[in-house]
Amino acid sequence: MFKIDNNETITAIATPPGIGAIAILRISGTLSFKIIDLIFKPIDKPLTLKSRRIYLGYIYSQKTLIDKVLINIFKSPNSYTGEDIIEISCHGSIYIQNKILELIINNGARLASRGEFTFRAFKNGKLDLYQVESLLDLFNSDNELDHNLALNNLRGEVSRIIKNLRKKILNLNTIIEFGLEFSDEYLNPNKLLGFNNFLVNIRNKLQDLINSFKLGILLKEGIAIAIIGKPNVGKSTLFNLLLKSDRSIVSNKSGTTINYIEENLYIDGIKYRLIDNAGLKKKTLKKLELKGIKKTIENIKQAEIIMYLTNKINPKYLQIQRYYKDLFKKEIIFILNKCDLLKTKIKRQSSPILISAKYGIGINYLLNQIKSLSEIFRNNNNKPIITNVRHYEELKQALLKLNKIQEKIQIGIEPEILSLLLKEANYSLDKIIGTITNEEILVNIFDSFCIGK
Ligand SMILES: Nc1nc2c(ncn2[C@@H]2O[C@H](COP(=O)(O)OP(=O)(O)OP(=O)(O)O)[C@@H](O)[C@H]2O)c(=O)[nH]1
Ligand SMILES: [Mg+2]
Repeated sequence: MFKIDNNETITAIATPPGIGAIAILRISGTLSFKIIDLIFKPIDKPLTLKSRRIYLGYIYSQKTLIDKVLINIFKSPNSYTGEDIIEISCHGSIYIQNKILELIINNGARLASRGEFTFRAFKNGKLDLYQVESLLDLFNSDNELDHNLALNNLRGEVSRIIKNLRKKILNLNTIIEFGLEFSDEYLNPNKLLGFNNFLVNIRNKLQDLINSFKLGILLKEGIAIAIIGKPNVGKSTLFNLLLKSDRSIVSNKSGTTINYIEENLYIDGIKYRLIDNAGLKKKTLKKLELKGIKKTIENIKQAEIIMYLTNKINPKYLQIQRYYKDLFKKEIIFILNKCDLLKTKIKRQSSPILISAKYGIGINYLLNQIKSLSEIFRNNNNKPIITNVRHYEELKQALLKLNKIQEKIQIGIEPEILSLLLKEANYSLDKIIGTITNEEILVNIFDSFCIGK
């Protein structure tokens, strides 16, 4: 990790390592213009390099031509870091990239550490810590919903809510501190009860954000679908079919899958965690099988959707369906597999769904069922959603403090204690947006970035 207080000019290759059509190098800091002046000769020499303009020209090392490039100018404060930034788009050979990097360093910049450009953006007030972490989420997002969430958060929606709540708490505390300083009368019990009403609204907003975490984490990590059923019904065959790979071992022997297997699956921009489980048996004396079944039960508990597979027409299927629904309170898709072997013709119906995992029959129907069950997990009204455990924990801390106020205010609270609890609530909110930070948190966050970002 870089030193937090330094003003050196930094540089890095911002594009991924390796050969590409083009590569981009970045320089940020007070020496950016001086350095570019020493190594770059524009084709049409302008009097001065203007901000947010692109110039075509040549990079030279002394008198040796290195490459024909485009440079992008961003003058402070209107840049990503808030400092003078120059981006050089060169041809993407490894030699050219390294040569230009070396030239920039030889002329006064130093190689940036991981996340150092973004750290400067944070330091210069371009992004708050919540947005920085959303940026990380954006880089790591691998599906449409997760991407939309990260983008919304980067645009500052949740940050704005938190800043607003923080300001309200601060204003209230200013009134209380005024009372403490100048007038005992002013902070009478009735007045304090009035404050409590004011806090209800803040508490509700905090609670909404805290509640959103469950959905946030689900969209980020994937909706868990557990494939369960008796041994040999074709669970692993279906698992492989949905993943379009031979990930799980299939055999005609009962009890092939001993331990569960989990893989990511994407359907229409939604991420799922598909889990193939060991077959469920009523009785077994084998230790390994027992362990497998135990894990299956755990997976059922943590899944959002259960696909219950059978390969026989079971008149009791409605009872089984109800049993799982009542016991685990989960969405169940009941599936009759191996329909290719059915002697009697059965009408296609919504439950049980007829499929043949081996021959790919009825799969679109199954996918549609999964999609329609997932509708409840979509963030249709674009509510603010948090996805980060750190934010979740701090929000819970803030709410805890406000709840304490609510409890105590009813039985009479000292204004000093009230003020202290408000400060503690705001301390947690400050930590989320980064108004208050400690080095450990910063190192943790910025070290997760790559060099050049
Ligand atoms: N005819 C037919 N055979 C199938 C179908 N699906 C699976 N099978 C066969 O059924 C046998 C068992 O399939 P698996 O996918 O291993 O079953 P499983 O439920 O994972 O079994 P365990 O892991 O032992 O619990 C294999 O021989 C598959 O080829 C199907 O749709 N039609
Ligand atoms: Mg299996």
